[in-house]
Amino acid sequence: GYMREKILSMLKEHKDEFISGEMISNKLGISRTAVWKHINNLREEGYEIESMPKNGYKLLNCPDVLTLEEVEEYLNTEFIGRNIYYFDTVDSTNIKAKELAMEVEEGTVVIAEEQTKGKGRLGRDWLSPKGKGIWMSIVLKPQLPPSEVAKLTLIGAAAVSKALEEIGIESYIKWPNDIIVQGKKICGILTEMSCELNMINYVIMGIGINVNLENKDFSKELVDKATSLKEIIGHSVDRKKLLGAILNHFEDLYIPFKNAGDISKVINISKEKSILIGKKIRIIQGETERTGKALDIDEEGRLIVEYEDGTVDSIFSGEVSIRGLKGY
Ligand code: BTX
Repeated sequence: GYMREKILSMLKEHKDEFISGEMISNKLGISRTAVWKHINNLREEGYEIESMPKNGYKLLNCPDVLTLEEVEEYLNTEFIGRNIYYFDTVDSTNIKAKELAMEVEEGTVVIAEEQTKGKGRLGRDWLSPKGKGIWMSIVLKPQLPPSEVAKLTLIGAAAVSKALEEIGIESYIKWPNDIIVQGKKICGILTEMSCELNMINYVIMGIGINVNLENKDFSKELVDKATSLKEIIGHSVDRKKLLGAILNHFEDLYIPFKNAGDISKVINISKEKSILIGKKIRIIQGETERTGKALDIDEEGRLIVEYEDGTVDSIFSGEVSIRGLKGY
């Protein structure tokens, strides 16, 4: 509610100092009992608020939740993430985002603390335990032909990789949709779209990042190929700050694409951070599997591969799976 938000922002403006219940009640024109009730509700939501009879209330700590209220201070975007639908638990944020897509403005983000049916590509599952990751979907409405959609995944991967760099983590992009840290998957991207023959209606860009998972959160099969920031750094990472950084970088890279089809910066990042270029890879397309070497990423975002028979081909992400020969 409105009063709750007002009280919270007053507490935040005076973080680590007391403000009197009387001042809040005068400013908002509500009774001191009403103020006290709102304070108690905030406490139930996880806000740590000290109260002293003479001095009033002091905000000590905000909960680790990815609401707009909590993330806003890290955002410097125009429209990406300015509208956040926040859920405690959903089946999949991509599914939720699809339900909302036609009604919401571009840049709307759907976030959940937990997904019970998180989706990977090709019907695979995505592990999304409660409060430990960033499980989100961004609604995009670029006025572009459907063939351009593959490039969006590259924009997402570049944005995540740049944001990780900002918090001191070196990551690699496994074209087109995974982020790898220390040889293990830390982030996956699932881009889905609804389109007409030659026009996109909307795109849902689902991004999953393993932030504060521990090895025990992964299954036996996953623990060898997946990791989290907490496992890498050795302590918990601030999800709000990381989320803000991702959305900021995303908008930065998305605007030139949306307005002018320009992904040159994205391609540079994709190449610079590519884990595949120069390596032997397996290219899996349905039932067929071929071995080759990744040579480059071209200006359209396609992966250039040289097969063992010497033929060179450029692959447009689509339904192709790429495997390194060493695990990831
Ligand atoms: P993918 O098909 O490339 O990867 C899925 C595979 O990765 C799984 O089969 C499993 O082996 C492994 N895996 C599953 N969970 C994890 C995890 N948490 N960390 C590392 N590896 C894992 C990649 O698909 C795309 C994933 C997108 C996830 C986001 S989360 C928000 C949004 N909503 C939604 O339902 N999906 C997206």
